[in-house]
Amino acid sequence: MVRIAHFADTHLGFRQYNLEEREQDFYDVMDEIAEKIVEERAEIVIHSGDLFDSPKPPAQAYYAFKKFLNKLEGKAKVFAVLGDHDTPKRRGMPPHKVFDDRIRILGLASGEHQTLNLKGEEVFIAGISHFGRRYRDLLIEELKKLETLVSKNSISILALHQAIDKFFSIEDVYELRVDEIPRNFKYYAMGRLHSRMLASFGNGTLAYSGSTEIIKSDEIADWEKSGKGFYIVDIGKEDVHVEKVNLERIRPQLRVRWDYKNFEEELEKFLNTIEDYKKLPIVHATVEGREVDRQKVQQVLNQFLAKRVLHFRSKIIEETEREFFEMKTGEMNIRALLREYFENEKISEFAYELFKALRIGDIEEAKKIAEDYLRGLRQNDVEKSSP
Ligand SMILES: [Mn+2]
Repeated sequence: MVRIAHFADTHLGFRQYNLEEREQDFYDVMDEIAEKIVEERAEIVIHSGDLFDSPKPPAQAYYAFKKFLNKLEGKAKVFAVLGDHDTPKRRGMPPHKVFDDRIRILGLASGEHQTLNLKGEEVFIAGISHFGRRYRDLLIEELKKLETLVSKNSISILALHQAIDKFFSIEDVYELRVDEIPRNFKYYAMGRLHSRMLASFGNGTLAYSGSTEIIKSDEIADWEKSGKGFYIVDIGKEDVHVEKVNLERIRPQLRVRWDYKNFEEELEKFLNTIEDYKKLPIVHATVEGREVDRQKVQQVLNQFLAKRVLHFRSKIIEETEREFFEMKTGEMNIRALLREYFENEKISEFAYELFKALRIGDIEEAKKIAEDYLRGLRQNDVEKSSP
């Protein structure tokens, strides 16, 4: 039996809403992860990509990872694959390389593996860093090579940072179909999907550990429902046991919806519920009603929320607008309309995501969506120009 800690999508260096506190939050969480990994006595640590939010992270992000490694020094062996966010353009050096005397980066150009001997047990660890969709065929080839190297009853781990069709809701952005993944590994340590996901697969268990902080507002529901954090996995020759570890230093993000008619009362009630958080929350407030005095709503929100929360975002919905949307244009219709117009799945999905964010005036979210999309485009360019 060997005990591993599996996590991914830590996005060190990301600064949500351009707030210094939000950058710091991601470093706090990294400290907490290290402490909890030590408590859990994991012998192997696997990071499945997007360790950093960009291939050129700020110095603080390097420092946060250095602190992380210091805490684990002599206690666990650390492995990492690159994600879509921290893979450098062209032939640049990945930021992880700074730590290559202390971590093992797997699969920079092709599938790679290492066999460890832990307390007399052989552990086979394989990994491939992120491949863009355009290079799918190469990725599949690399996976086939790894498949031939694993013996059926060994303790074997495969680390990947890829979107698998079965687990991604947006069709056509996946890089792997579920039937293209070798089935003879015991544990599939996945990154890329920001919500947690566990599935039995082939001989073992496939797991997306999810992001470790709330990166986009569409991650709030998942965080509320099942928490965020990492997995502690006990892998034996026969079976795999996965336990989720939740993090407490994640900054709370709350969605609230208030009726304009009694909005001030509801706001007051809400303020009583947020006193116990260790970190000031981020609030996404919606005020809904007829003939809303927008200026007044803003004023009241400013007056009451400003010092009680780290940051708040508000949207005001006039009831007539809402009726219009519901009656005339269901979300699916808009999506279909965009598909028809662009005749390209990727672009129409991008437009639809943008539409959803901008319809409610969420500029920050729209920026993040646009950045992600542009990053995808640039990657494809690099791939096109690579041999
Ligand atoms: Mn990510």
